[in-house]
Amino acid sequence: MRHGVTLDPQEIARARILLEDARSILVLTGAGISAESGIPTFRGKGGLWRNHKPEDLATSEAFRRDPRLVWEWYAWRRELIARCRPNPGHRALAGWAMVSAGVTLVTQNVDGLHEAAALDVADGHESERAFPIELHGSLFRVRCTRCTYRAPDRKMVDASGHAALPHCPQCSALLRPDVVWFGESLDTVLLDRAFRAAEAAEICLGVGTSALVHPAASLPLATLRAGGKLVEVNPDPTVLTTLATVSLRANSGETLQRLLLGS
Ligand code: BV8
Ligand code: ZN
Repeated sequence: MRHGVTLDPQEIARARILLEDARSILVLTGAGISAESGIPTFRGKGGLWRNHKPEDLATSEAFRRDPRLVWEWYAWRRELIARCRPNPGHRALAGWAMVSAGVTLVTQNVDGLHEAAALDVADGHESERAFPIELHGSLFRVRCTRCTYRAPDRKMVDASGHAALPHCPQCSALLRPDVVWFGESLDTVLLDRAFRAAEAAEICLGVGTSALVHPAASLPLATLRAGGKLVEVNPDPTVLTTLATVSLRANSGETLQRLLLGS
């Protein structure tokens, strides 16, 4: 989390008016919204694991070459994330989405914290609006490398040796994390839903993303192309900043509470 960033009340007020006047809003989140939950971002410090770059490990080639190493990285992330909780930014977003018609929440994150926040704030009356489209899959789901088996899985993975890696209960082949790796195509149904929401959105609210990974990073551009506007929440400038009507240079936890809940 970057310290020393201050919230400008006028900019917050400008952003609030844009969101209040919008009949449809697309929210796109990235690793930055989970930074305040203690999860390292991909490009920030701490984003590397044993000086491996995510682009080198999050690929089907890396998994084919060394499934144990790739599973070790995911096992480490699962253990870390299992100890993390949604932060005020996740909860503000979930609470606001639940009561705001016309909001579509899309995330690039695989940490499941938006879903956990939606369950936290739902207290009985769940609204699927608070649950995100998980464009890049989930760390807590596995799928078979050979058959159609796919299932939620929160077990801690023993990646000490190949034999201990998770295998398919249906066909005994190796299981993999049910996430989208670099070079793999995204679920077309989810992607289509996300782009339709982006094109229909009057505002795209980008939170905690460096907007460098496509096709997810093209969503804000789809909103702009269709005549919508961009509001960004990020302590650092990004490729979206010059395209944004308002760019709030701040951490998402406090900012989303002020922006969405007025608190
Ligand atoms: C596809 C799941 C094609 C896995 C992820 C060359 C070769 C191969 C491919 C490509 C290539 N050139 C381009 C590509 C396409 C590639 C791509 O875009 N590469 C990039 C690197 C150039 N894309 C793909 O490969 C995609 N597939 O294109 O398929 C295809 C087409 C047809 C048929 C077959 C194939 C698949 C991309 C999905 C990859 N999977 N994740 C896993 O997690 O293990 S990507 C992963 O990285 C994340 O999901 C996310 O998308 C991305 C990280 O980005 P961010 O979330 O933005 O995080 P980042 O760390 O970058 O930034 C954090 C931000 O937060 C910062 O701005 C920081 O300032 C801010 N922040 C920090 N603290 C806070 C904060 N903000 C708010 N509050 C705070 N407190
Ligand atoms: Zn199988």
